[in-house]
Amino acid sequence: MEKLITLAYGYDALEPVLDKETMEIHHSKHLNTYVTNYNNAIAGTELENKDIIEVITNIATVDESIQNAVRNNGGGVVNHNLFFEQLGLNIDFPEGEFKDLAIKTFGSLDEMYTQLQTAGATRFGSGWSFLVLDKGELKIISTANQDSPLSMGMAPLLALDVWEHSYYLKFNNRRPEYLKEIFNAINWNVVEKRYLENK
Ligand code: MN3
Repeated sequence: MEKLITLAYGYDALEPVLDKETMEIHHSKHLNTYVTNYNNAIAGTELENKDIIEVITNIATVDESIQNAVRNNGGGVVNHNLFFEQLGLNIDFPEGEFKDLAIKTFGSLDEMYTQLQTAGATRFGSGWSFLVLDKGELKIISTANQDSPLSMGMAPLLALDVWEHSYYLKFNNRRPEYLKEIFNAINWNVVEKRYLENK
């Protein structure tokens, strides 16, 4: 069973990039609903005692009667935990192996940001833009709904939520603007840590 994660910062800590009301609703309502619905979906099954990362990684083996509910709600929990845990205001990109690989892969950090923005801006409907580690290579992908890169054998390093609920109160329909500003609120130390744990 899953619990709603506690944030290491206040709902207003990321202003003016992400506003307090959006952060509060996103965490206490949207994420909380995914947690509740995931727990309801797995109640009384063997998945109750399994790590959610393992469950989503092996989604194809989940019983068909609950597979969609687990993919959507369990994916919602995993993706949002990545999202909320990687946020922080005005944090410099740490020097080292991860930064070197990002520059080698994309040409520059700005180009990596641009590709993440494009992947999110062109995602039709709801979904996510991800920086992932795929067999040692950094890649940018986009997924629909709450689908997780874990289910595709990739390790998610950075997760950008492009569902309207993540930006609409402040940015209205301007998803590209949200995807530009959010790079002022990424804690790259957390992203680097995920890289080092998965390389
Ligand atoms: Mn969301």
